[in-house]
Amino acid sequence: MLAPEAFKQLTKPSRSPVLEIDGKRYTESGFLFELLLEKYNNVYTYSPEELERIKFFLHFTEGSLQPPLVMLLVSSAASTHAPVFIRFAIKAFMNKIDQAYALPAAVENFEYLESELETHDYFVNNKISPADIILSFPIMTGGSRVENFDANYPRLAKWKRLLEEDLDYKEASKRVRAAEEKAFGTKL
Ligand SMILES: N[C@@H](CCC(=O)N[C@@H](CS)C(=O)NCC(=O)O)C(=O)O
Repeated sequence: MLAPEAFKQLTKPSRSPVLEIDGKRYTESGFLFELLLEKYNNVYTYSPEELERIKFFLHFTEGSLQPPLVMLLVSSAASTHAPVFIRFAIKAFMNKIDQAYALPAAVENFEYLESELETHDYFVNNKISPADIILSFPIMTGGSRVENFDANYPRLAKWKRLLEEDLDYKEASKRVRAAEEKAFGTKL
């Protein structure tokens, strides 16, 4: 699950994603969004309230939403990779930890995000913004770690569909897949 050694030479800390601007490399997704907004956004205008919400979701995603989802990923990997003769015990143990912390925390986060879509289709009013983009990875990939995601969170399910149908989002996803294939082949 860890990055290859060559990647670790790119930056300190060796975290993905990495953004290089004018020869300087930056990490931390939320910070990268802030840099992109500051340096290159001459297309979208945001009110101070909108900008505040965008920044909140940049931090919420990495600080609160991702940690329990990563725990669920690790516990699922531990259960499937454990040696056969102790797999059952490991699975039961990891399940207890998930039930005690990671799962309730993930559910609470998804319930909160669902409530945030009560009056508009996207997280910042009715237009796609960096908040939707940073939230898309944990929601698209982490939703499968809680039960009946689409039925339990219908507004988030609708939001996922809207994003997947958005032409710019489609194009960006295509470019990311192409870049990943170039860097890592089809192993991902
Ligand atoms: N909080 C960081 C998390 C970055 C992170 O943990 N990325 C993972 C990949 S998704 C990573 O680089 N792991 C190190 C490794 O695979 O060795 C961010 O927002 O970018």
